[in-house]
Amino acid sequence: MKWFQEELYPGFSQRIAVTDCLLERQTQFQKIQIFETPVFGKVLALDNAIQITERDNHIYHEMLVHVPMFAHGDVKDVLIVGGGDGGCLREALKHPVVSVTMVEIDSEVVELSRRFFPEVSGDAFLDDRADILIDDAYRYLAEEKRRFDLILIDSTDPVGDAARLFTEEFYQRCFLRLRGSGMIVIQGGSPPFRTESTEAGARSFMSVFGQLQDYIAPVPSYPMGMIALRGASMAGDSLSPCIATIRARVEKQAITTRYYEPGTHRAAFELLRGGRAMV
Ligand code: AG3
Repeated sequence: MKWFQEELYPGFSQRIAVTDCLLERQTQFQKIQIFETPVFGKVLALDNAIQITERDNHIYHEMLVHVPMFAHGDVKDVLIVGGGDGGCLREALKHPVVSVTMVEIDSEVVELSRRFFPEVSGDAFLDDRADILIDDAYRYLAEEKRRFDLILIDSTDPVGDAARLFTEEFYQRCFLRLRGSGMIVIQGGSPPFRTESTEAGARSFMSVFGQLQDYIAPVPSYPMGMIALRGASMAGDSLSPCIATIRARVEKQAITTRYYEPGTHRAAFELLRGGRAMV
């Protein structure tokens, strides 16, 4: 039996049986692996860290996108940093938004995801409201003059080049591109163990946004089966408004989701509070 093994810390790893290696290649930015597994279906890993699986990517994408969308209630312009597989794009486009701009550094992630995971993005890349830029978001944000209602950081973990996306300088650039009622959500690491890097990430986010609205998404294929998501609102609004408000907004839009609903939205915030690590 072949296994894909992901090591999160020395002394802790998680492994998944692999039935077929579909692709392995080193791009200019990272190592891409796509393989078939009996438990999760097709899997995409970047630099040995699982990013999406056929079976559970919807949980991550729905919780990253719909939580701030419904908390805000009137998002028109969205910026996605990373997100090359198109999963966030697809969820964002389920809302009556005006534009979704996606800035992904690695064109090969977009091309290979479209080829091997067509169901993750669906028709999102063809949507008139979608603007796909192959660019370094760190640089892009320094030059872009537009403002957004919602910025989603759908990045890899803070290792190597992506570490720049967890710095105070980067959050500062995001801050300047958000409208007064704008919101931001980042992928906040997996799992919510207290480490040097998660503490540093929390500090830099806090120093720019003055708040840590953290919540949890249960994603079985990620280390320890979960991922922390971290949000902030420019106006100091809660990303988890009362359930009646969420319900009213969800009912009005009638979008199709498989995991997200008002109950999972609210519950996610009860599991992890204000940057406090679980362990
Ligand atoms: N981006 C966040 C994945 C983090 C996974 N971490 C790990 N396996 N250690 C996912 C991108 C999906 N659009």
